[in-house]
Amino acid sequence: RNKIESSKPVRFPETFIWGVATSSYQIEGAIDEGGRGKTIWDNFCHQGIHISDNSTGDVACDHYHRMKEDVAMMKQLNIEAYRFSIAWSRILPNGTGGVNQAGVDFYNDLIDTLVGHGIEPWVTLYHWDLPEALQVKYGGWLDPRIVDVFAEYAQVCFLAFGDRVKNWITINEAWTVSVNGFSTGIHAPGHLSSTEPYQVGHHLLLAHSKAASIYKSFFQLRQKGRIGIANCGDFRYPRTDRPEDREAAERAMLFQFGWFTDPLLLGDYPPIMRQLLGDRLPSFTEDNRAELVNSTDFIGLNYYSSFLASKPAFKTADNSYWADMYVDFSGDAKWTTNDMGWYVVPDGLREMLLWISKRYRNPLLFITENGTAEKDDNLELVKQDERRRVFFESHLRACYDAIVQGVSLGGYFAWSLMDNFEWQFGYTRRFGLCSVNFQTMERTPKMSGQWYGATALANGANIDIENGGNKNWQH
Ligand code: GBH
Repeated sequence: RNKIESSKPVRFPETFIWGVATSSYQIEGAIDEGGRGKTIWDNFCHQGIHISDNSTGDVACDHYHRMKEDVAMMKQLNIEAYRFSIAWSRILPNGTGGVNQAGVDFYNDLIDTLVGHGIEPWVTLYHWDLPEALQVKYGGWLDPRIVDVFAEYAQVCFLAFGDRVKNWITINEAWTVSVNGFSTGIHAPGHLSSTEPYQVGHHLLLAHSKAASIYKSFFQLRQKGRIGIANCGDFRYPRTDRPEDREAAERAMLFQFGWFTDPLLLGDYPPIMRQLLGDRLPSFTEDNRAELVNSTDFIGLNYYSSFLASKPAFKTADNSYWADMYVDFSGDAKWTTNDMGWYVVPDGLREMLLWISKRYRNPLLFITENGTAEKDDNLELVKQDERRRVFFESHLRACYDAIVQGVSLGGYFAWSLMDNFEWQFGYTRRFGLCSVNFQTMERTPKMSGQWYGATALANGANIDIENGGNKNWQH
């Protein structure tokens, strides 16, 4: 393995993109304004049983009314690119049919403000806030008709925004949509099923490839942009050297990242999934495959954590997604955890990047999310967040190591610009580079935000490569 000389200062490629990310439902609020239609997350939150602090995204960070201030804050932090998502129901309040001009105007204004500040817009078309009308009409992602409906929405966006948006991400974390939405039920629409996750996943992949093929056929030549997807991947180390644990780790990789990346880059689901799931896993037609393998200019990786994987002692009787995968997860005694209860494993990010690069023959990659959270009442950490700064420094160091080893990594998006609505945890977990006072809506860059801004400006030159982030940083 290529060891980096410890005396060499870190230099990311000149073209490396330093970004931050958010999503519409988590920050916008203003759910009844500007002609926005209801979404499955509005409904899910208002059922009053799913969100730990019983909150909703009704107001969130009130970004809808504070967009200019938020873009100015990014500029102040030297952010080069901003990954945000479009709320489908602001563009098409019923999911399909009539376009809502006020929604188009809002995103035009956001995009123009970004471009005016020299910040590149990176647009996610779907970050989980499905128009409720589509859930009612079709059962949402469960029905194959969603594929065409998504492609119609995507096309409206390419037409409206593609003159200025050069980077498109179709779906954020198809895995989380499928598993949290339809297997464990902790996300909207809250189903618990052993077959639905695979159907939903299938439709998400086909929706991605249809939208991407429309972009490539009718827009790419003129608009000169690129299109990809953001997949989540937690790295799995084998717990021991035993072959059955190595196999368990590989199986876990294929059941999460491989599920949504193999079809796009290799043309079908991972063979192990077919073998274990049989008919419960839908099949692609030849036409599907042809479209899938040409659909992706880059793969986004959302990385948060890693696990040790081992072969379970017993096979359980149920056939949920987790039983299908048939892997036990644990942690390494050396690993710390954050306030999400997730292991903090910067080396796992490097291993993840190397694994992807090897399996898929070095595709163009971006880290589309990476970050950490503390609890709302962890006041010391909320104010002076050295722990988050070290998290970013050590994970960026892992990115650098991967680049040195030949991985095509084009950029990094920190999750998240500011504290926001953290799904089932409501406002009790804070991922922001900037804090938000949810009473006054005042935003304040945290120490980690200042550090990230300085790092972006220095193109990574201030990263401590020797210790991977144990040094105190003074600003
Ligand atoms: C992202 O998803 C979201 O895109 C973003 O909206 C959200 O705010 C952010 O992360 C923070 O939560 O133990 O096998 O179940 C979450 C990504 C993927 C991280 C799955 C935890 C657990 C794997 N998650 N992973 S497992």
